[in-house]
Amino acid sequence: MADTMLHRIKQKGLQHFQTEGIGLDFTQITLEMEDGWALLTINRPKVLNALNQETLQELERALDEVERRKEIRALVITGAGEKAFVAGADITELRRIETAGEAERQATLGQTLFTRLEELPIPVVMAVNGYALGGGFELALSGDILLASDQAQFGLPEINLGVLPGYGGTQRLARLAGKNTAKYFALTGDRMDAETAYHLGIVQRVVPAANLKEEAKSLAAKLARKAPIAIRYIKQVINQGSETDLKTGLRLEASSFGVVFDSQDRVEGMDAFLEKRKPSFRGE
Ligand code: CO8
Repeated sequence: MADTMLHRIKQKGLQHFQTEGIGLDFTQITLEMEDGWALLTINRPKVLNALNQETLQELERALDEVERRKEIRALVITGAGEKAFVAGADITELRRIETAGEAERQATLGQTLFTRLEELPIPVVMAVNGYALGGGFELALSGDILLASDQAQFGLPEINLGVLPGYGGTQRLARLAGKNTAKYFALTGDRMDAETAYHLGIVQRVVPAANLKEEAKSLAAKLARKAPIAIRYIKQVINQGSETDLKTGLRLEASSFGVVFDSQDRVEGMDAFLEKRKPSFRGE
């Protein structure tokens, strides 16, 4: 798609993609671009940003765009409004599913999307600005770094609806915080606050609600300045290595070290250090 078709509009200091006529006519999310990184906002505040099928489809298309545009080196995901990051799958829509086969299909579609997010070659920062429940918690768990507002609340309340987490929550929470912690939250449906999530290793930083946007922006800008090829391999090695035995993981690390060492960015990083200047990484 020609760049000329992607005119950007300056708005509130952010550059919005112009979406008409290029297949990015989003209604459930917004995708904005700043210098080297993108901000994706789930934008259904009336239903606390609950995820319906249309939102998931738009998320998929947004990821296509983010991957296509090589100048995007980090992605921030947040929820619109003051109250919620994402309050889960849209229960009105969920209630209409009629067969077990359809339920399984929907769960698999969501899981595939969240795994794609987890495996994006760029870092994904989740700026959790409020309720992150059910599918919303599962979305957050597929990010690389979780920043939470001190007002954020996390939980897997699916049990209260007579179902179980279906977008990866049973698996990702157990891997991150331990089996019995995952069982506790999935079985009781209890919510945890941001401090608890921090102490469980789920959230990397808790910040005052008023500062969350700024903190997320400055983290994204910092990540966007790092060496893109090294970033991609660090993510891959940690993701894949944590699912395997130590020896296999170490082999993965060594072979990736070799691949990354072959990059021009490695020469630039080391030269910049020796010349006492800031590196300028080009992803080559
Ligand atoms: N789906 C649809 N609508 C929602 C959702 C949701 N998940 N969450 C909130 N809303 C709506 C409310 O119905 C309400 O609408 P209205 O104004 O028309 O009455 C509006 O948002 C505001 O919500 P509340 O009035 O309830 O706001 P409160 O501040 O009183 O409460 C809560 C906030 C505690 C977050 C409350 O809204 C709540 O409990 N929400 C539901 C949370 C939940 O159960 N999430 C899990 C959903 S299931 C899931 O995520 C499964 C994922 C895997 C699916 C795999 C197969 C598809």
